[in-house]
Amino acid sequence: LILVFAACKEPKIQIQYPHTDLASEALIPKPVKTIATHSGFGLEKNTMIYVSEKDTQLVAVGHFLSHKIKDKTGLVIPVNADTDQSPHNLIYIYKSDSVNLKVPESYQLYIKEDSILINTKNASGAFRGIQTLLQLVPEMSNDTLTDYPLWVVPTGKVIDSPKFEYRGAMLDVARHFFSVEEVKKYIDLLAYYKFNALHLHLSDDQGWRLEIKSWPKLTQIGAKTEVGGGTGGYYTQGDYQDIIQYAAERFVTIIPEIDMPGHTNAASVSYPFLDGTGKPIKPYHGTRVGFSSFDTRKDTVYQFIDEVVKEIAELSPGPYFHIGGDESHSTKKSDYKYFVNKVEGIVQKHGKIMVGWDEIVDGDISSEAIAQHWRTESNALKAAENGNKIILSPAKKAYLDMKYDSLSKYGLDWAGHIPLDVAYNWDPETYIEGLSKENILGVEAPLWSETISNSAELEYLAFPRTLAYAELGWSSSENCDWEDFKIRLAQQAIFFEQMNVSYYPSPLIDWK
Ligand code: TNX
Repeated sequence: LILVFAACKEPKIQIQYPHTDLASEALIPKPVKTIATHSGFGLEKNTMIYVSEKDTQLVAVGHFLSHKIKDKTGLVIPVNADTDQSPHNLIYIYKSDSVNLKVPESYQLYIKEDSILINTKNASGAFRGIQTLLQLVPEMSNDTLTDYPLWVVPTGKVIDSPKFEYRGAMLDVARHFFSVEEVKKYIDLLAYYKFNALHLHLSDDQGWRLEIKSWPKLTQIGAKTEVGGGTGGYYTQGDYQDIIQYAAERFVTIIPEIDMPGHTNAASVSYPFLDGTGKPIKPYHGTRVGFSSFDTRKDTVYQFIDEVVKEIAELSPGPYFHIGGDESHSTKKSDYKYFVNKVEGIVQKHGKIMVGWDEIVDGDISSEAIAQHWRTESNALKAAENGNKIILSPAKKAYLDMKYDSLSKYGLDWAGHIPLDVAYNWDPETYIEGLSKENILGVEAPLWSETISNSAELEYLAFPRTLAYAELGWSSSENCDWEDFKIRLAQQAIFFEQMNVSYYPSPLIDWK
């Protein structure tokens, strides 16, 4: 470390950087604290990245930064290069045990004229920190300060940590199937805004989307349908691992959901013994909910669930398994309770924590389970009383599948319209009276796919609204300000265009 910084101190050509203002940069989510020193750091052809320890995860973050800098600027920046050449304008990722970095994912970014230092406790903090840095790298180089191009990064300090430990998005790949490439593109965009979880809704009445080796008909039969009569699709276990790996490289955890005991028509079409309604079972392409149910009193049904959960749990490194549990209108109340209780036991046996939509509080759930609030506030309060943590996804505020307004090309409107200001202007910490910050694990924005079937349609509903949820999940309530957000959001248009994001140009924003 000392050598590296000594090298930096060698006399260099003095560059007259333009006046900059780190504090007014268009960062989303807004960091806890930003202090500007009004000069510049020149990212250029001789810049190098160094990582303080041979920690493989941390080194991987260094390489991730290098790749993204190349995509944006064309510069090829080496990581931990073994060179005698005195490094210019070093970017240093430093693992520190400072007490100020106690909260997981926190980081400090010190940008000076001749060096950038990212201080973190672990690789996840480094990863969040480099997103901030990437957002600060301008689109255009300055070609007049020297005889080679410089990308001028504003100098100063960023001190940052997340408000909530869980900042998620959900994608329904069951109503319509989305390819591995489409899911990866979404993950990449979410990671840029510091999301750390992607919940995949892998099964519903209209389709089963993940290969299960012990129950092959789930995909041989159950994956062949989707809303509107299309051909569906599914992820092989290899595809699923590929998604998990891609997400993990971005410090995003995949949360698998198998929705039950309702929303199970595709499973029952594949294996009719699972059905508990006694009605004829046919493939379903419509958008009604609440008509299917597993038979909650059959041992073979639990054997099935045990094997499905086992295979998925073994593939999924994250701590959670989502059992759905919503809208089980064709399951008797007593059966529902019995079912949720049994399934939590199975989830725990396979080493995972159960997550479920807020109805699961009607089951006899343990206090470690997580309830995902979407509609019924009393369920959220009941969960809190039972000691459960809550993920907030109130449909009226956070459902990405709600239309922006009556003119929206895609989306539903059963929970109302959600224009960008409605998406942004609520405070998760005070949203439900009686629910305090301690009860809340975080925020998640679900995207149901009845009306969308490809990346362009997904992006129309998800962007720019996911950026509102990114900020509500990460930034302190005091730092959430609509007028300020609007200005920062307008400046994301260049990024969206570069990433080929088919965003909805909300008329509330004065796009550049
Ligand atoms: C309700 S939200 C559902 C989904 C639908 C969605 C459409 C929830 C837990 N269940 O089955 O796709 O509304 O907005």
